[in-house]
Amino acid sequence: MSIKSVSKFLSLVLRHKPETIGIKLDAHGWTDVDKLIDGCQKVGKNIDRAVLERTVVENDKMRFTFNADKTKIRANQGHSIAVDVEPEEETPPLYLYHGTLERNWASIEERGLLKMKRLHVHLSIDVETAEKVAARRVGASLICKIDSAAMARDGYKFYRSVNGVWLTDHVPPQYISIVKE
Ligand code: HQG
Repeated sequence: MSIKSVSKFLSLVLRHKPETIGIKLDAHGWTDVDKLIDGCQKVGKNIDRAVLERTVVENDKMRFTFNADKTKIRANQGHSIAVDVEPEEETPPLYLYHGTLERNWASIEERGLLKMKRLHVHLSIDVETAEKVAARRVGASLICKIDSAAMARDGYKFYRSVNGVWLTDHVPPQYISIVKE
């Protein structure tokens, strides 16, 4: 398997559906490396410790982390199951960005940015990163600019995952504008 396909498979298992390989995540999203490898092999995925180590190090977005003695592994963000990966609460920069599709705008304008199936709304540090997030989907992109400084002043909390993704619970519509092309 390529590192990219290992990363995709691990994202599924470590963020959304650990049961597909018969494992569980603890309250902080960790799972035992040996059990993960066993589980992968049982469903025919040839993933061993060396492949896991390469995936953690080479992954383009640093999606996964080992614990100190490398007996456990977890995804850094993006979960749909309720685990607390302990992202740091931090003061956000003046603005943050969110890449989405044009067709979501009417609903975003009305309801704000919602976390949908994930545990948080994911926000990007710059327009370029938000464009990459939007480009994962088919359709015309739309980049939202979030007045994160105003949100922080108004008491909204922001967190940053260890791989640099900004997270919050909800972005109400009054803090959102559209980045013009
Ligand atoms: C949209 C990837 C209508 C939202 C990325 C998004 C990211 C609304 C979709 C991470 C809405 C949810 C997360 C509203 C939000 N009405 N649509 N009120 N509020 N939406 O995948 O941010 O590669 O859960 O705009 O890089 O796209 O997997 O969130 O289009 O960091 O590591 O609902 O996933 O990281 O989709 O992506 P998602 P996202 P990885």
